Amino acid sequence: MTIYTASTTAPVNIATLKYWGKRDKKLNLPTNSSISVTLAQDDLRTLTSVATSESFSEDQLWLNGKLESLESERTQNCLQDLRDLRSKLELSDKNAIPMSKWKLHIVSENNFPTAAGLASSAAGFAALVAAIAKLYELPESASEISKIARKGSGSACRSLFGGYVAWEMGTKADGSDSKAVEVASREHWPEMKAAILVVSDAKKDTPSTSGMQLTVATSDLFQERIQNVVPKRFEQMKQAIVSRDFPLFAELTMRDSNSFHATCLDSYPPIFYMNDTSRQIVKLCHQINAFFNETVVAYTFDAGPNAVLYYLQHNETKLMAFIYQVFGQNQGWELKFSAQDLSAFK
Ligand code: 2P0
Repeated sequence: MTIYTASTTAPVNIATLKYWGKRDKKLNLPTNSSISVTLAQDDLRTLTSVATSESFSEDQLWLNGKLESLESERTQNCLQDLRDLRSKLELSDKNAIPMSKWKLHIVSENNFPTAAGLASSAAGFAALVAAIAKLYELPESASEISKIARKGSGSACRSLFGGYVAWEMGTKADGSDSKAVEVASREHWPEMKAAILVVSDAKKDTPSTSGMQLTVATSDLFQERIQNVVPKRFEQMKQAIVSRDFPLFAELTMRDSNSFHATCLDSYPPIFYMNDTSRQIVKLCHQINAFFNETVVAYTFDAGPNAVLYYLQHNETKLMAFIYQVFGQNQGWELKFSAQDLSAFK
C-alpha cells in the first residue's frame, strides 16, 4: 500500500501590532488587523510531517512524541477545509489520487521548550495546515491557506509567511477576506534582530481566547483602541517596515504592546500578563534608548511576562552588554543600576 508524505516547518511569529479581540469566535475573525515579525526558521519553529494512505484507519497526531487528540473543533475545522479543497481538486482532475477520503497521520515537533511560555499554537497550526496543503498539492496561495490556519488559531495565519506579515482583519461575515499577507520579506530588512528574555516559564494567567473575550465584553478602553488607535497604527507600521524606519517601527511596537496590556488591565476583572520584571525591562529599554540618545531597542510582550526585544544588528553588542550587565549581576531578576553604571557602554 502506498503512503504519501510531506513535511514543512512554520516559524513562531511575534506580533508587533497585537491581535486582541474576536468579532466571530468560531471563525477566529478579529476586531482589528495586526502585524507580526516572523523569526527565522532555524530559531523557533514547528516541524510537521504528514502521511496519508488508504490503509490508515484513523486520523492521528503525535505532538512532541506524544499521541494527542485531534478532536478539538478548531482542528476539525482545519482538516475539513483542507479535505474540501483536495476533493475539489480531485473532481477537476480525474487522475488525482483520491486521498481526500483517506485518514492522516501527523507528527509535529517544536524545537523550543513549550515551557518557555512562547506562543506555540501559532506555529503549530500553521505547520499542520501548510504540511497537509503540501501533501494535497493544493494550488491555493499562502494567503488563501492562511485563512484555514486562522480557524485553528487566529495568530497562526501570520506564521504562513516569513518576514513582516500583516493579518488583514477583513469585513466579511464569512471570513473570506480575513487573511495574512506579506508586508516585506525578511531579506528586505536583514539588520532586524529579535531576542527573547524569558522572565518566567510558568503557565499564563488567563488563556488568550477567554482573555480577549473578557476584554471585548468589559473594557471601555478597548473600543478606543480598535476604533481610533489601531487602524492608523496599522498603516504607519507597514510604512515604517517598508521604509526601514527603525525609530518609528520601535515606537509603534512599544506603544502597541503598552496599549494591549492597558486594555487587559482595563478588563473587568483585570487581566495581568506582565509582572514586575516585565515592567523593569520596559523601564530599562527606555533608559537604554535615552542613554544612547538613539532608538536602540524596542520591547513587546504577548499574553505572558516574557519580553521580545527588537534591535538592529549593529547595536547588538552594546545592547547585549547592557542586558548582561543588568541581569547577570542580579540573581532574582532585580534590576538595579545608576547612570554611572551605564557609562561604560557609551
Ligand atoms: C498576537 N496574541 O497578535 C496576540 C498578542 C497574544 C497577544 O494572538 O483564540 O492564540 O487561538 O485565536 O492566536 C494569542 O491569541 O488566540 C495572540 P486564538 P491566539 O499574537
